[in-house]
Amino acid sequence: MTLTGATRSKLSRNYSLMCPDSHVPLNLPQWKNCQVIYTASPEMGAKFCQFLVNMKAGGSFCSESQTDEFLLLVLEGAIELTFGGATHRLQQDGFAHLKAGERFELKNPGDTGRILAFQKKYAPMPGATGAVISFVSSLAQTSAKPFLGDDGALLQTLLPEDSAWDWGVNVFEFQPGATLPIVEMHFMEHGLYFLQGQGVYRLGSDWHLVEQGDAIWMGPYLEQWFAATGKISSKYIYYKEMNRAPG
Ligand code: UGY
Ligand code: MN
Repeated sequence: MTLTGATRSKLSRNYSLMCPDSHVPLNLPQWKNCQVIYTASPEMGAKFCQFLVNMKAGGSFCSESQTDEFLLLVLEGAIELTFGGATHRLQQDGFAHLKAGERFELKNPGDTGRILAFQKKYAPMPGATGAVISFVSSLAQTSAKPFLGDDGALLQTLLPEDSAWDWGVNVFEFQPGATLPIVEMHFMEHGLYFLQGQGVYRLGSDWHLVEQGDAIWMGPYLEQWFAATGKISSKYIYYKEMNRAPG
């Protein structure tokens, strides 16, 4: 029996863990027929937003931001995304990058749809190489590489790494028993969502049991380490600041 009043969710000065049992869905006017659950935002100290959207049948959204870039991942269902005069049907595992100022529309033509979104203000850099573009793809179409030579920890890099891009979004898959090779400490923040499996996350001096559906915000310089447990591989998607110096 679940003990009422207990949760693994926690908000600290420089990190948060939000578990599904703490979700309070919001109705926002821009998201018609949808429920939105923010799991990271400036109110907790993050410099970006991460949120989940449950899209009911006919649910829709039309972007209005001139400044923000978005990364959308379909967790469930099939969502229609329109931008640049074309409509794309994104199935589960499909993702889209929308560059800052791109006007786009989302629609759920099916019964239920669920998406994960990362949203942040784009930071331009004079003289940067490459061009930031809007595109659609899927996790299945994205290659995975061993992280620092470890076959048990595979990394998928979803976005190009040219210096025009100020963020990265990656998917990490760990075989049971695999770990991050070091306790990392860096100025870049992370927003993270567990797609599959379970494990132990070290966040600062705290150790948390984590599993599919959990969301984490890691603030600057937070000590972080992960070990995958359970019988299937653990998979998480995470956002990271890229190509920009602090300050
Ligand atoms: O890219 C990263 O900083 C990544 N290795 N961090 C993490 O998984 N917590
Ligand atoms: Mn990290």
